[in-house]
Amino acid sequence: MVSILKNPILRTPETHMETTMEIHVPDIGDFKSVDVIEVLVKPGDSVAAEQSLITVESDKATMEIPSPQAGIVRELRVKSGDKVSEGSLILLLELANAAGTPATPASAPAAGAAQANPSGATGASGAPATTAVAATAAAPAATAVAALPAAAQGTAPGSAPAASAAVSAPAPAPAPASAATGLPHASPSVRKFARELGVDLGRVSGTGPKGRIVQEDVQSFVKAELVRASAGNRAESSAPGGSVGGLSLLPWPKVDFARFGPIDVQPLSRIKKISGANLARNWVVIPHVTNNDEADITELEAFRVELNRENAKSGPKLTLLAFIVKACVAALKRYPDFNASLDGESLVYKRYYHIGFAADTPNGLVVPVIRDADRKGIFEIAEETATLSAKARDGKLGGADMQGGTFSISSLGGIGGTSFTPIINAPEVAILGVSKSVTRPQWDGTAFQPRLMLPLSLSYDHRVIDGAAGARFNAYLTQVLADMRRTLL
Ligand code: CAO
Repeated sequence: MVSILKNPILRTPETHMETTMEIHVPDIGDFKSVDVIEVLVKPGDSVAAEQSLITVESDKATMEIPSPQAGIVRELRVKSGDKVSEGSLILLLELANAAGTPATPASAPAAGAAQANPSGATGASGAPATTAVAATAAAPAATAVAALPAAAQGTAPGSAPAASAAVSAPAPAPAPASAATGLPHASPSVRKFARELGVDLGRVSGTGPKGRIVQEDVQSFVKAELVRASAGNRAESSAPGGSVGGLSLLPWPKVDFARFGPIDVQPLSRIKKISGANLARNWVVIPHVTNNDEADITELEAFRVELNRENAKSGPKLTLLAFIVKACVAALKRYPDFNASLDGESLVYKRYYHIGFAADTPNGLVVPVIRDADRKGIFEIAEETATLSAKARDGKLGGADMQGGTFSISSLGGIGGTSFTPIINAPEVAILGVSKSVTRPQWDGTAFQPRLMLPLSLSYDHRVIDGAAGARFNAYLTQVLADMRRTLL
């Protein structure tokens, strides 16, 4: 372990020849073995003192580790995905010389290199062959991770994120003022990038590990906004005599409720804040249409009950949801538009079938994802939904458990209702709402028969899916659920 040097360069004052400094991870509090999620420099880069070198992430915080000195990066000793702890070697830095002149960039002529290293000799890496000086990077700036549902962070939703308090690096750079109140999950450099572009990270979906927002997400967001703005402008300029771009809304009513009776004010849980922002965006941006249909699941339910009786001791409980997942995969295969996403003016067709299902938890709604549902049997899907639901209720879902969905199901059938309008889980283009099945008389051509009917409410994005396609998808789904042998086709 290399000790932390208060002023590492003072270790070699006389010669000015020892210009290469090892930069190590400084004291990052109690965290051991944290992930390097970004390497912000490359060999040959000139860095200023305090410029960030890498970003590391624990399960509670992201921190950028800045350079203690100005210089040129000679060799990187970490890469994205590595795990580091206090004292881990980050890189070799060729220092600005003792007179304060910046070190010569790698691409500069040899004479420049000789100035920093009169011997002119270089090591195997091309770094000047000088004695390396060990140094510890300056104290990292810690930022609370707050965009993920608390489940993904192992923190109780609603409780203040502990990150900035937990990282006790010496004299940390001040965390942003909002760190304790729920920042989106992004590294400081991505935050800076977003700030420069004027992007509100709360509106950006993260595609990085654990739902982290990466630079590409910010770029995609800006692209999508530009496309939308230009579409709005086009519509506006072609609207006869009136503006259609932008919403002109009344301000939200501000009422002093206490004037009318006793009240109790509770802050929204973190999951509710995050899912609420997503739901509002999806509801406003996506033109939803909901198609309602009914599936006759009389035989399916009898089959399910029979299988559960047979496997009462050995297998997992077979739920209706597991059969619905399988039936949806069959319908998605037949109608691939429903397994696609809009990307600007293109449609991205996904050749995988990752099915999300809404799970009601004490802290709000989460949508865990069953990956590759097309390759799994009903028992496996039932087992997985049970495991994921339990994790969701216990607040233990990880970011990866909720990513990559291609289509979602929201089942309220165990509770009640006859139909509802589920909100599409962007960037997906459709979602199936399932209500409570009831036995009702159905006309079979000669007589009324008691049949168990399952209400299905399919919301779809009308920009991608036409009404006829929506009706076909739902009708096919009812056929599959009425006769699951169709999933074999
Ligand atoms: N019709 C009638 N009964 C149904 C049914 C349906 N469509 N679906 C399930 N049931 C019954 C089951 O038969 C079971 O009854 P028994 O205990 O007598 O066997 C009971 O309801 C519980 O069903 P289950 O164990 O299969 O669980 P589930 O599939 O209903 O629910 C889950 C699992 C995770 C979807 C559920 O716990 C949940 O969170 N639902 C809420 C989802 C939600 O909030 N959606 C709204 C999102 S949009 O705001």
